[in-house]
Parts: sequence; structure tokens; C-alpha cells
Amino acid sequence: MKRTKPAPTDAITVPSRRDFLGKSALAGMATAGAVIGLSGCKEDSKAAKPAAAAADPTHIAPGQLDTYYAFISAGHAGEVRVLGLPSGRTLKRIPVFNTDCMVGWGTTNESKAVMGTKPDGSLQYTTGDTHHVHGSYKDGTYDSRWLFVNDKIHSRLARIRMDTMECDKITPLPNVMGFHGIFPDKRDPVDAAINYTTRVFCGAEFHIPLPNDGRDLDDPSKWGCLFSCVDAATMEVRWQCRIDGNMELMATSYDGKLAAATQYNTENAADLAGMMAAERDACVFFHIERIEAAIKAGKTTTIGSSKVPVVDGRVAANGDPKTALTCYVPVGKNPHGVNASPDGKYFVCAGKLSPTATVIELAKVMQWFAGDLKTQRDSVVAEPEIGLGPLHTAFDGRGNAYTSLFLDSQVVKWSVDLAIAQFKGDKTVKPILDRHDVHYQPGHGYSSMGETKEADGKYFNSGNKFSKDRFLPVGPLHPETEQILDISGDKMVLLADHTAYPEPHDGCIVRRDRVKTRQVATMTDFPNAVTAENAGIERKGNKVSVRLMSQAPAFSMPVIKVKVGDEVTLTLTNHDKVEDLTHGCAIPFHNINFIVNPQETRSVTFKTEHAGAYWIYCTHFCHALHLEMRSRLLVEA
Ligand code: RUQ
Ligand code: CUA
Ligand code: CA
Repeated sequence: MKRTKPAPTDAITVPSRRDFLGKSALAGMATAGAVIGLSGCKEDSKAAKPAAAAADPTHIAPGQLDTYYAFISAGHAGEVRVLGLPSGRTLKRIPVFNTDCMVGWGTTNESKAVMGTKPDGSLQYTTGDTHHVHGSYKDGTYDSRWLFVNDKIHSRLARIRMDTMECDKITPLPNVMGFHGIFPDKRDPVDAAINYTTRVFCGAEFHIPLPNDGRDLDDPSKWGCLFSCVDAATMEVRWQCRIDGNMELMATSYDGKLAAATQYNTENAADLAGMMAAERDACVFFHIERIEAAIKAGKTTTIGSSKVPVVDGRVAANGDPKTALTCYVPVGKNPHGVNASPDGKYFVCAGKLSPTATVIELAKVMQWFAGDLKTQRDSVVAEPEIGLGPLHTAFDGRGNAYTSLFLDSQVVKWSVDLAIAQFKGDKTVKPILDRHDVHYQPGHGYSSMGETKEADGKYFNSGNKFSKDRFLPVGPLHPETEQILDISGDKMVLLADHTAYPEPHDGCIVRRDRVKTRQVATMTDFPNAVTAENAGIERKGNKVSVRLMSQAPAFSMPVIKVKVGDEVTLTLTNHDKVEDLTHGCAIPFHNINFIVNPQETRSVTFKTEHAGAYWIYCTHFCHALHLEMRSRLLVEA
């Protein structure tokens, strides 16, 4: 795992992109007027340490299982990926906003209904941009019900069932563009019995006209951003809150009282220079109980054709802390990530254009809301200088924070308590405990169980935006690197490099006993299940229903006769009960390819256009006679 420079004779000679990026990005920031202090970077950075080869913990022997799942977003690939850690083995790709031939996501009627269709039945969107994926909670840790993930392009929130690891709902957010940060709540702010996730909070990064129907195009000063609360169970948008500035990353408190979003554009600007004009930006806090009381009391408006109630969280309407719905805490310039410490006490905002992290004490934010704190800024209890380009922070459950430094290509380990002591005036303490190079330009970093009260401080995954010289080149775009670090000791140890298909963002590392899947479905859960009683073919005008069963190695009907111009709905129920005994179903020249797992039902609807014989065949190797598993679709002229 030693960092090696390509020898001069190597075919691959890569100029130091790290240096280039560091310098050019710094120059860009400097010309834009950013103030970047360097004093946080005095500690010696060390080269990557080789992992102890003899006992490589990332080597999971054949037949052995990983101890963690990692659920990671896939950026513009529009899916969610599941890895085993520490090995880095790819376990699954969960299609969400994208289509997937193997699964038939985007092909089956059931998946199309989740994804959303146009009146003609075609998919409304086939692209997505997933950034942040987080699990649902109970008692401050994962409860194996759901994962939630955003689509930044089309401002949709998706839910994934943890038991099947399949997407089951997608909700568009009204009057929102650039839906980026997302975090589920961890319990109800009022009802002690509701100690689990019932809401998902969604931030909007881009200002738009409200409603976005052609008005105010020439006047961005009238544009706005809405914070959205989605009901985790129904996936309906419960309410929205209009704010000043924008929202990027999100965090929620363990007591359910607060949600917060970083804001890099407190300036409400519509251009780059404007968005970097202010010396400080903010982290905006939402008082959930008060907002929901205001909704209940009807202190709301609606925007355009949306029926979702909207409350006013803008600065002007929230001057009195005792009734305020929102609290804007000043933090470093153009901040990026905000992350909750596992002890439930702090949110840490990463500075991005400021070389600092800002530690906000949640009890003090609640004090401000009670009218007992002078200024919002007084909730800041530490602001250590940690290095250049801080983006995201993870925690080990032992009081230490691990922040990615994009420009320095490092992960920096620092003590939250020491940073607080330093902020109080103790000049003798040094909050920075360790630095480790990563390769290169890290974005998200996340630790094992680090977003729960069970943070165990074993592994940290660094999602790096550039791999440069780490892998064999594969054309203009290199793979991304995911690097796993052992954070169990005083010093971080780099264990392994893994490639990642562009471009992963955030993820969460979940102990394997916190994940409960089911291998075989219940047939009666599918209302359209095909049974021996209702199997067969039925015609109503030119609409033909073909009801088919699969049981290795055969489909229930060897011959299916239809006519040119028919609209055929083929419903297939897999009657095999054996775990992993999945069948595929493809129809040549009809663009149909999907799978059906044991006891599941899936359907497709298509038009027959050309007379002829078409072999419907099983695409998933299921049996010694898998190749023989086919039926004839005869399309008569
Ligand atoms: S943001 S690299 Cu989309 Cu998660 Cu920080
Ligand atoms: Cu059924 Cu292959
Ligand atoms: Ca700004």
C-alpha cells in the first residue's frame, strides 16, 4: 500500500495533479478574496504507511464474511452501492433513479410506478444524482428498516427497504431545485414513545423563483430555497420552510429537536463572486417542534400548485428567539459538511474556504431559542484550524473527529474536547492528533457506525475524488479511490485502496448485525401474483393479459399466442421457494429483460409490432436446464 511514484520509464507519467489542484484551487480562492490561513497545517504530514502485510485485516479469507456493510451513494450513476467492509467487496448495486437491465429496474411496471412515468407510460426521468444515503434510526442507532437517498438533479427523495435492499418509493419535492443534503430524524422531539425515525429532512441548494413558472426570471433577488420535511412512512412531503440563504449538507440531533443545514450562500447571490462575498456564512438550525406547531396552527402559505404547507423561516420573520423557527449560526466562509457527534452534543461544520472546523454546541442553540443566549454565534464552542479545504467530518466515539481536507489531500484527526479547551483560551493544548495522506482530494469520509450512538472507531473510509497514479489507467477518466483506514489506534493506518466507479459521495458503514434482510418473499404480498388458479391468457379487445409462472426449469406456458398491435401485459410469479433461485425473463426484440426472485411477482407491458416467433427465455442461470427454460411468443399478423 506504499505510495509509489511511477518510475520515469513507466508508460504512465502523471504530473503531480495533487500539487496542481492544490495550487490552482488556492489561487482561485485567493482571487475571489478568500482568506486562507496556513497556521493549521504546521504538523508534519507523513507518507502513507504500509499496512502490516502479515495480518492484513482487509483480507477476508475465501468463505469468510465481512463484518460491516457500507452503503454508498453513486453520484451521477444514480444508484446506491453496497460493499462489504473491510474487504471492499462489491455486494450489490441498488438501482434507484437509474435503470438496470439485470434487475429490470425501469423495465417492469412495478419499478416504473416507483420511478414515475409520463402519461404515455414511459419513464419521466432515467437519470439521477445520488449524494447522501442514510439509514433510519431507533434508539440512536440503525434499525434496519430503510435507507434514504437524494437525487440532486430532479429533487427527489428515494427510500430503500433494508430487508430486500430495493427502492420502494420516490417522492418529488415541490418548488425545490438542487436537493442535496438529507438526514432522517433520530426520534420525535416531543413524544418519548417515538424513539425512531419518522421524518426525513431535505435541503435545497439552488435558489429558484417561487413558484418556478416563468415569473421573476430577471430578478434573482426574489428567488428562494425551501427546507422540506418528508414523512418517512408515507413518503409524503409534510411541510416546507422558506429560509434565507441556501442549504447544502444536513444533520439531525439525537433528541429529535434540531435539524441543521450548512449554508455557503448566505449572500443569496446568483453568481460565484457573490456567493463568496461574505466573510462568514452560516449553519441554519430548524426548531422542529415549533415549526410543526406553526403548521398545526395554520401559520402557513402554499406556493403555486403545491398543497404542501410552507412556514416562514427567513431572518426577518424570526427576530425573536423565543418564537423563532430558525437560528442562523455564523460559521466559516462557504462551509461544506455538517456532522453530528455520536455523544449527541455537537454539530461540526467543515470550513471549505476557511481552514477551520466550527463546533456548535446543541444545548446552546436550544438556549438561544429559549432567549437565554446573547447571540447565535455564542453557540460556537470551538473553531480549530485544521488544514486546507475541510469538507466532511466523521467520529470514532472516543471524542475524536476525522475531517477530510480536500486541498491538502489528507484526513486530519482532532480532539473535540481539546479544540474546545483551546477556544476557551488554553494556548498549551494542541487539538490536532494525527494527519494521514489520502490519494487524492478526499470528499466524504465516514466511519464505522460513526453516525450512531454506537460509533465504534474501527474503520474510516475516505472517498477520494482523484486516483491519479493509484490504478492502471482506463482512458481519460481514472476510477475514484475509496481508501480504508484503521482508526482504532492513536495513529491512522492506511489499509487498502479500492476502486470506485465514478462518482461516489457519502456513505454509511453499518455493523452487519444491524442489517436484517429476507431471502424469500411472501407470495401474497404481491396483489397481482399468478397462481395455478388464475394463470393463463385473457384477451379484452387488443389488451392481452398473459399470466405466467416460473418454476425451474420451465415457464408454465410453452406457447403464448398474441396478435400484431396488441398491448400485452405479462405477469410472472416465481413459484420457486429455494433461496437465491431467481429466474430471468427476456423477450428478444421487445426490449424486455428483468428478474423475478423466489415467490415474487413482476409484470411488464409492451406493444407487439412485428409478426413472428420470439423465444421468451430465462436470463438468470437457475438450473442445469436453464438454457432450455423458454417459451414461444407467437405474434400473429
Ligand atoms: S457533498 S464531497 Cu454532495 Cu456530499 Cu461533500
Ligand atoms: Cu430460470 Cu434460468
Ligand atoms: Ca458565502
